[in-house]
Amino acid sequence: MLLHVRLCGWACWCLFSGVFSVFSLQQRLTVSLNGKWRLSNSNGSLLLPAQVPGCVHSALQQQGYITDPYFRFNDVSYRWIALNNWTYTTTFTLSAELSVKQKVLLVFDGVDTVGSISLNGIALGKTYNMFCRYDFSVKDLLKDGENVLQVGLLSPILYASEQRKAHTSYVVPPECPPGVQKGECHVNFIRKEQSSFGWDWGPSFPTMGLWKGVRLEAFDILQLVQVSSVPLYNDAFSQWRVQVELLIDAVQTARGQLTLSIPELDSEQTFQTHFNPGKTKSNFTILINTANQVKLWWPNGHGEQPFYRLTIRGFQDEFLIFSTESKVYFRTVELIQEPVVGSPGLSFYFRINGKPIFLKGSNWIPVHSFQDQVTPDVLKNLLQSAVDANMNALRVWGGGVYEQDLFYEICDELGIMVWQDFMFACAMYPTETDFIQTVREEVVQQVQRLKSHPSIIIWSGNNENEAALATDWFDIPASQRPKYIRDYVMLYVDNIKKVVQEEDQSRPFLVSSPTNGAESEQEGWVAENPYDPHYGDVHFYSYILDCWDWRTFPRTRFASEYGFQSWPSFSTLQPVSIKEDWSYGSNFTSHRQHHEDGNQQMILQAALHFHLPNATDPLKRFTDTLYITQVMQAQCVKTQTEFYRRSRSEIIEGKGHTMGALYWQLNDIWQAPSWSSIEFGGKWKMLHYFAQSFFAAVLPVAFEEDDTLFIYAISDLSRDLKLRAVVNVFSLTELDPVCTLNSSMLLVPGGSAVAVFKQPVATLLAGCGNCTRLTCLLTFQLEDNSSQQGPTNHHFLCSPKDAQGLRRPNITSSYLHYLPLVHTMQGSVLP
Ligand code: BMA
Repeated sequence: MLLHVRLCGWACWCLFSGVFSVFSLQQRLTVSLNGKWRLSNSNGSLLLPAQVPGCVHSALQQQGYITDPYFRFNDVSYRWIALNNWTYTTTFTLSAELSVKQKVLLVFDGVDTVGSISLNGIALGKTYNMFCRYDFSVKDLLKDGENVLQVGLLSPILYASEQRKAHTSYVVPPECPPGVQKGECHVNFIRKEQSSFGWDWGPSFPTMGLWKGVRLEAFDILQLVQVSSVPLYNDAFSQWRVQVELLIDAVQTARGQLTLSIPELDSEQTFQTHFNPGKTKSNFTILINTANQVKLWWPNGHGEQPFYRLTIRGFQDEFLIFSTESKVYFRTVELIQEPVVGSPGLSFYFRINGKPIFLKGSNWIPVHSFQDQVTPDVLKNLLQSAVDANMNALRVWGGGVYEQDLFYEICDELGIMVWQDFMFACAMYPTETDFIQTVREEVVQQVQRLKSHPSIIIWSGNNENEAALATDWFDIPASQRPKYIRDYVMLYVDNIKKVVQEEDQSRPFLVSSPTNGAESEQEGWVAENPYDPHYGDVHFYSYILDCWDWRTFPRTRFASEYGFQSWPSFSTLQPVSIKEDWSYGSNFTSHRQHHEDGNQQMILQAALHFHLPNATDPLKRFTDTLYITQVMQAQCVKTQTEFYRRSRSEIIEGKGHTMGALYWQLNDIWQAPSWSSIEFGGKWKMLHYFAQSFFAAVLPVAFEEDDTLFIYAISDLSRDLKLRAVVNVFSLTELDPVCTLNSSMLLVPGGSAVAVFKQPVATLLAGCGNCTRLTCLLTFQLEDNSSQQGPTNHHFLCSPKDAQGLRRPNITSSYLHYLPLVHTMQGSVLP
C-alpha cells in the first residue's frame, strides 16, 4: 500500500487531534495506514478491497457485492453481513527513518468493535469498545521489508449474544428490541452505537470495521498525545485562568521546561517539569493578565464566538522539543437548580457567562448507519440548518456516537450549545469489572478529547435509564429492584460521574435525561417520578391527544424531548423504493415504520384538523398523505414549542419557568418516517421551516383559554423592548384583512414572555364584519414604534377541515433551475 509519511520537523505542521497542531522539533514521524486494505469473511468465500476508515457494509457496497443497503427491505436481506466474522488485512514497508526511532506506536482511533489485532502473526491485543482509541507499542515487532497487519472482527450480534449467555446471575433488560424495529438483541452487552442494532427511527445495521484512522507514530524522547485546555473564572479575583492538560508519552525520564502563552492577552507562564517514561498526564495553569478585557464566547443569538490562540512550547536543555497551538474560547456555564418563588421544586436552567439562556433546539442522532459515509459537508449542512432555524442548542443523544471533532468545532464556531450524553440509552447495563473498566476508559478518553470545546455545556450520563427504572419499563420484580438500582448507581454515579468530575470541573454533570437533577440525587439517584415538571428536564410524548390543545403539554422546567412523527417527502423516498411501495398501506410503508402504530397515529392526529387525502390517483393520494403528515407534525411541534417559550416567565398552578425546548429530533439516519425536521439527505421538512419562526429571538404567540385569545410577546434579546401586538383578522375567502386590532405598547423586558393582548374571541369577531370562527382566521405580529419585530404568526379559530369559504386557489408555481456558468472552449460563457 501507499504510505503517507509525514515528517514533523521545521518543515511542516502535523495535525494530530481536533483543533490542535503540533510542531515537533525532534522529528516525530506519522505513517498513515489508512487507504485500501483487504477484507475477507470467516470462510474466505469473500475477499475484497476495503477502504479504511470504513466498514464492512460500505466495502461490500463499494465493490458491488451488495446494492444500496437502504433500498427497500435490504436492511433485512443483508442481515447476514453482521452475523459473519470479518478480517481486515494490510501490508506495509518501513522507511529507514522510522526504524531508527526509539518508540513506535500502532494507533487505532476507532475499532468497531470486538477485534483481535496481530502484526506479523503476533497477537497485539483485543478491542472491545468502539468509543476507545487503542494503541500498541510495536517497535520490536516491526520488520524491515514487508509487515502484515491484521484485524479480526467478531460478529457484534453473536458477541452480544455470547456475553448475554455468560451473564447467568440475572437478566439485564431489555433482551431484544420490540419486533416492529426489526432489530438485533442484547446491544447493551457491547460498547457500540446502541442504535446500530435497530431503533424506533432507524434500521438495524450492526456495523463492523475500522471506523476511524489507523497509523504508526514514531518518535524519540517524547510525543504529545493530547492537549486540552479549559478556561475557569475566579469570581473572587475576577480573573480567568486556563487549565492546560498535556498527555505526554515519553521514552525515558527527562527534565524539561514548558511555556504557555496567549499573546493576545499578554499572558505567558513558564514551568519546570519532568517527563516520566510511558503516558502521563500533567496539568498546568496559566493566569490571564487582568489588565485585559477577555472577549467571551456566546451562544447563537446572544453574541459572538471569539477565540484566542494558546501556544504551548516544550524545551529540553534550552532546545525547543515541541510546540503546539490551539484555540481557547472563554465562557462560563452553570446549571441553576434553586428554589422558585411560588412553585414547589427547583429551577432548572443554564446560565452562560452569568446570563440565563433559554435553550432552543433539537436532538441529534447518528447521521448515517455507516459513519464512514458522513462527510464534512453533511455535518456542516445539518449544523448550519440548525442555526438557520434560530436554534442555539443540540443534544447529542445517548444511543448514538460521540461525534467527530469536526462536529464540535463547527458547534464552537456557530455558537451551538451541546448537551452531551454518554452513550447509554433505554436499557440497563452490566456492571462486571471488564465492562466498567472499558466504560471508564471510554469516558476518560472522550472527556479529554472534547473538554476544550466551549460548545459542550453539560455532560449527561444516559438517555432515559433513570426513567426506565423508575417507571418500570422492564417489569423488574420488586424484590430485585434494589439490585438494579445499585447497578445503576454504580455505573453512572460511582464510575462515570466520578471519572467525568476528575477530568473536567468546568461544566455540570447530570446523571440522566430526563431526571429531577438535584432531587433525583436526594432520592438515591432514581427519583420516584423523573418526569416531575417541578424538577429537572422532561421527555414528553403523546400521539393520541389533540396536539393543538396546549393543555395536554406538561408545563416543565425544561423540555429536552418531545415531538411527533412525519414522513419524508416523496423525492427522498423514491430512490429507495419502487412503484408497488407507493401507497400508505404498502409493505414498504409499514416496513420503514419502526414505531408501533406510528403510521396510524400520524393519520389520526392529522384527521383531527385536516381532511385526509382522497385523490383517486393512488400516487397522488400517497404523496398528499406524506405531505399532510408533515403539516400535522409542523403544527403540533409549533404549538408545543410556543407553549414552552411562553412559559418562561410564569408560574401557573405551581408550574412553569420553562427554560428549554429541544424537540425530538433534528436529523434522520435513513429514508423513513420519524420525528425529524430534516430528511435524510438534508431536505428540510415543513417543521424545520416552522422552527425558523417559532425559535425566532422575538416571537408573538397566541393561544386561547376559556374562549379568550391571549397574545404573548417573547423576547430572548438582552435589551428591553416596547412592543404592541397587531392582530389581522382574515376572511378565508379574501386576501385583505377584514379588520385590524392593535394592543397598547407594553414593556417586554429582555429574556421574558409577557402577555400583550387579551380579548374574548366572541368580542373580537363581533367587531369584525361577518367573521365567525368558521369563516375567519388570525395573523398577528409585534411592532415597536418603527417596524415589525419578529415573524408574523397565525392562529386558527377552527380546524381547517371545518372551515367555511376555502376555495381552490389555483396557484401555480414555477422555479428557475440555475445552472452553473460553464466556460466553453471558445472562452464564451453559457448558462
Ligand atoms: C425518546 C428518545 C429515543 C426515541 C424517541 C422517540 O425516548 O430518547 O429513544 O427515539 O424518544 O420515541
